[in-house]
Amino acid sequence: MSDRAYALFEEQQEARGINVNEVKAQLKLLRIETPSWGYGDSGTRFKVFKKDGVPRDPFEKFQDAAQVHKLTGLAPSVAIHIPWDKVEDYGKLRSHAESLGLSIGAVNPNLFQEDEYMLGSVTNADAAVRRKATDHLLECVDIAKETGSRDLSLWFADGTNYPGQGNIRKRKGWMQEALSEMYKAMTPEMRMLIEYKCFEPAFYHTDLADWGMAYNMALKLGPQAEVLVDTGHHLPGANIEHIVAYLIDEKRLGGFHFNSRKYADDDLIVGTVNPYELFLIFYQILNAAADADTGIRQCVSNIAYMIDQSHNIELKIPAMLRSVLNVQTQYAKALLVNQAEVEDASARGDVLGAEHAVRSAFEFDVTPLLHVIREEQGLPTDPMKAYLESSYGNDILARGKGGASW
Ligand code: AOS
Ligand code: ZN
Ligand code: ZN
Ligand code: ZN
Repeated sequence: MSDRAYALFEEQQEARGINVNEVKAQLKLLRIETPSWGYGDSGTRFKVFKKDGVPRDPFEKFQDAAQVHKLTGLAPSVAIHIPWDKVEDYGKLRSHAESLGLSIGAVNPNLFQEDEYMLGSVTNADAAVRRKATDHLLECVDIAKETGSRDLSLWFADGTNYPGQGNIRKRKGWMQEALSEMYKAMTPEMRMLIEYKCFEPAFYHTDLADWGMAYNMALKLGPQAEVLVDTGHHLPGANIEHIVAYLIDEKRLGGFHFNSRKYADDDLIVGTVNPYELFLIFYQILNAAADADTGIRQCVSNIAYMIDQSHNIELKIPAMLRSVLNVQTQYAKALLVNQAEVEDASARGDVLGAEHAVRSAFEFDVTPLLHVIREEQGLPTDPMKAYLESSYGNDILARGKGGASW
């Protein structure tokens, strides 16, 4: 990328009233957490394609994640899933991560893969099953203490397939009971991020089906409980950026699971299907980041940006590189929105002017800007190319097949 392209970009942006130095500073602060499970084999209910070179244990997952961070500077933490990432000694996993320049991010309990949970985990009618599920949540709090993780991300598959199968109101109470027990076990630094999803694997009702149910639960639990928005977990047509703005305004947006969807919870690479939606999410976040209310600004600064994807057919490390780079691109574009210009057009009732002020930022090519900030940080200007030219992808083939998968 030529210096000319960047000079032109800078000139253009300054003329629109955008402080490019400020934009660059903001961009350098962006951090995206990648999920350990995104480095392993995954699939659909039809088939899991086993790939050569996939990590065989959590330690190797962190090695692969370190490549993504080394080349992009964007992904210094990795979320873990228990028991997929169960190890004897979490202190050892933590020092391994640290030796690679990484940290262990959110701890994700898994309450959806054991036979006993067929009719529910924390909302099972059988008290013994609920006990077992709640104990797993408590175990994850203990693990988070050892890994130094701040966030516990909770997603429950709990729900029913047919009317009458379960008592919806009783299950609501059991969910609250389990979460309160876990909440009490957390240290004051920890956060409980409550994820919702409209359906799947349960197809009639899901106990935490939408943001309102997750938000209500968080309110009842206390300030350390917040809502996690997975972009793939909504009914078609849902306005996710509206949900985001609403939750920030209530100071309860804890984080994201980014991914793309075309139909349902497709878990495709973020930014591939609807990049404009991702841009509009960041537009809302950046609008709130400048709010006069310190509580709102604080909520924004604590948002955990996490990827949650299943790389079924694609190579895992390039897929993760593509993901974090796509997030960075849309974040960069959202930083180009002249919020005052939008506000002004909106106040004058200039509907098309306001819409134009938002969309025009999306239409800029931010490549020269991204190249420059990468150069300034000593990173490759094209991280994907740098990875494909490195020997890493070939070297890991020695691991063979038989990598970790769910
Ligand atoms: C499931 O649909 C959720 O998105 C969860 O976040 C889940 O834990 C994650 O996808 C790993 O399976
Ligand atoms: Zn998720
Ligand atoms: Zn999901
Ligand atoms: Zn998803």
